[in-house]
Amino acid sequence: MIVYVFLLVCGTGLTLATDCPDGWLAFKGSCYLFGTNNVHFTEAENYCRDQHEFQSRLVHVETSEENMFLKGYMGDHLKVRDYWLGMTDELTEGRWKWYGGETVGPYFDWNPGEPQDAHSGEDCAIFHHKFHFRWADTSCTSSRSALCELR
Ligand SMILES: [Ca+2]
Ligand SMILES: [Ca+2]
Repeated sequence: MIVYVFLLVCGTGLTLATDCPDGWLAFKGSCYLFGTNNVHFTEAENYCRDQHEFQSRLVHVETSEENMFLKGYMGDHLKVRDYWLGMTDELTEGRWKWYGGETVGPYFDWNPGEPQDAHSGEDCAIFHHKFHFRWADTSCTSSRSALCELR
C-alpha cells in the first residue's frame, strides 16, 4: 500500500512536469509562449521573465529537434513575424552568449551569410521569417516578437 501511494505521487509529479500553462506549447519538457507585440530585445527578455512567476526566459535553442519544432510551428501558424532568441554577442563581437549567461553552442541555425554584424552592429538574434525562420543577427533595438521558454 505504501509503495502504491509512493508510485502514485511520483506519477503525478511527472505528469505536472510536462504540463504547460494555458496558451503555452509543450515540447520535450519545455513550454513555449509566442508574444504578440513587436518590442526591443531587452523588452522581450523582460516580458518573458514576467511570465509564470519569473521562471521563463527568451528561448534557448540547444538542439536541432527543438529548432525544427519551433520553426515548424512558426511556419505553419506565424508566418510574418520575427522572434527573438535569448542570446547576444554584445560583450564580445562574434561570441554568442545566452543573455546574462554562458557561451552558446555548438548548435546554431544561421541563415547563409549570417551573422554579419551589419550596419552599425547587430548583436541580437532572431528567427527571421524571410529566411524560413533560420537565424539572423539584427539590431537589439529593432522591434520583433518575444518567444519565451519555461523549463
Ligand atoms: Ca554582433
Ligand atoms: Ca544580420
